[in-house]
Amino acid sequence: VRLLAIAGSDSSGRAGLQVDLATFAAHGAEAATVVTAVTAQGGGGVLAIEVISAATVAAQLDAALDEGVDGVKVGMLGDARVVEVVARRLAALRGAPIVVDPVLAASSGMALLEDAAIEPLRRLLLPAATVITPNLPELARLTGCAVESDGDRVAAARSLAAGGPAVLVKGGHAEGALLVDLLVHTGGVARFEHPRQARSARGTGCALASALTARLARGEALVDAVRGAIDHVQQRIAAAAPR
Ligand code: PXL
Repeated sequence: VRLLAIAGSDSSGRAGLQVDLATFAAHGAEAATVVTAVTAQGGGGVLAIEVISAATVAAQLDAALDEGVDGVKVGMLGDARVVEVVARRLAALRGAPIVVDPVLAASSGMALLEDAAIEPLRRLLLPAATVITPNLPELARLTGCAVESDGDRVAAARSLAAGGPAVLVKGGHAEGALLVDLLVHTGGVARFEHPRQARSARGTGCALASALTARLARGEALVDAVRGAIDHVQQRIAAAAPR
């Protein structure tokens, strides 16, 4: 299958487009790319960010979509103009699954999407998604809802999706010995539990969304694709250095 990653470059190679490409390759998929931003990252966190112009993003999108893609993963978008151009192209895409990781900030806390882009992200891009993959801080920020209990998280996911896309609520930012991810979809709520590993890795959200895109593009059913993508990330974390 041929997949498209729409994402920012992380110069460290530990997140963003670089992880998307490695994940697609691990799933035997071909990759087209749309670079939305270039970031410089190192031990000190995010050192510099340059968002690519909407015109250059649009040209990359048109080039990739003209050839045809079987699945699309969306990560860092940077600003409102990029959100708008990506949303407009993807709303017209038919037949290919679209996984949107609503990247708002880096693990260090540095903003990767400007505040003014949150409203267009919700209104224009999220409705075009097949699956949205927020972590808990993103779910809280995008909905204004509490995300303490499982019930809170399901309600917040339903308000984010408004009956359209499935929402995979990633539980990695919560506390506790058990890591719980919740898939809220039209068929109900699926729960995925893993013991929390005493390790942390960057780029887990990018790897999860990319693995999910690859599996959906191969025709796997939603719940199976999510389970497989989570297992892939669990293995990636197990291979990371202990915390
Ligand atoms: O993990 C979110 C993310 C996405 N894209 C880029 C990033 C990060 C986190 O640092 O740098 C480019």
